[in-house]
Amino acid sequence: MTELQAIIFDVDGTLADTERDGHRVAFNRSFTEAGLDWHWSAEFYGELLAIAGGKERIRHYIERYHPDFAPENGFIAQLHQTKTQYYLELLQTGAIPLRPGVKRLIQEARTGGIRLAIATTSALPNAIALLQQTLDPDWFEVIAAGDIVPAKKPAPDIYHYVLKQMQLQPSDCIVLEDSPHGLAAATQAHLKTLVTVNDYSRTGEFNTACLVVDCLGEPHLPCTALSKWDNPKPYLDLESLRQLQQL
Ligand code: XBP
Ligand code: MG
Repeated sequence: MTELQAIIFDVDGTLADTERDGHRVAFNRSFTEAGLDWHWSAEFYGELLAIAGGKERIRHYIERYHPDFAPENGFIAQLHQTKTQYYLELLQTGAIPLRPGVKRLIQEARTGGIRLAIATTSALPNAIALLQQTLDPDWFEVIAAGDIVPAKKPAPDIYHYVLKQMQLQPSDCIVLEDSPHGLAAATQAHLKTLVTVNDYSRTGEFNTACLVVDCLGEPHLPCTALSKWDNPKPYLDLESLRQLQQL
């Protein structure tokens, strides 16, 4: 087994809890702007998250809940573009902070010479804006996002893309994900994956994860393991990730 060389991060739900108070709010604002009376409640949005990708999620919603609504060509793409603008505005207000331990771990990884990358289903401007607001996009060697691959998570394509760009083998890396779709994508790409669940993904199936925790934790804010874990520390640091990658 090779030493840990890179960490690949999912964005939504992993770096930050972006869905309920970020993407969902932006979708609803775009519906209102388009004169539609559609509204996605926090609870209903949890169901819609089964569909990865914003454009795909809107299409699914129309087909399932408004089957008589026939969107013109380009309607969904336009609606989604408006949604992206609202989401970027929300990010600029600083409304979406990083999850516990994310900044600490990333800073430690940088100091330790670990290469960093992003693999997200969300659109590229969203990922870059979150990183600008909270970290620094330049810290990430590859930012793979949105439509860069045609098949979104749970397909493994986005992870294959990152590995190819970085010229790394799956065994060189560890992935951080928050959702069953994300875990399925990484697992199919033969990547070891640590899952940090959130309120939307807590009840998901994570059998193929090397560890499931409720967050990365901080020295003053212990994380809780939801799968077997023999770490003496109450949080995950670079050393913990090195150990998980060797399992
Ligand atoms: C994130 C997604 C995205 C976001 C919305 O999944 O599925 O669709 O919900 O962003 P993951 P867009 O965390 O697994 O990458 O509207 O830009 O798609
Ligand atoms: Mg996610």
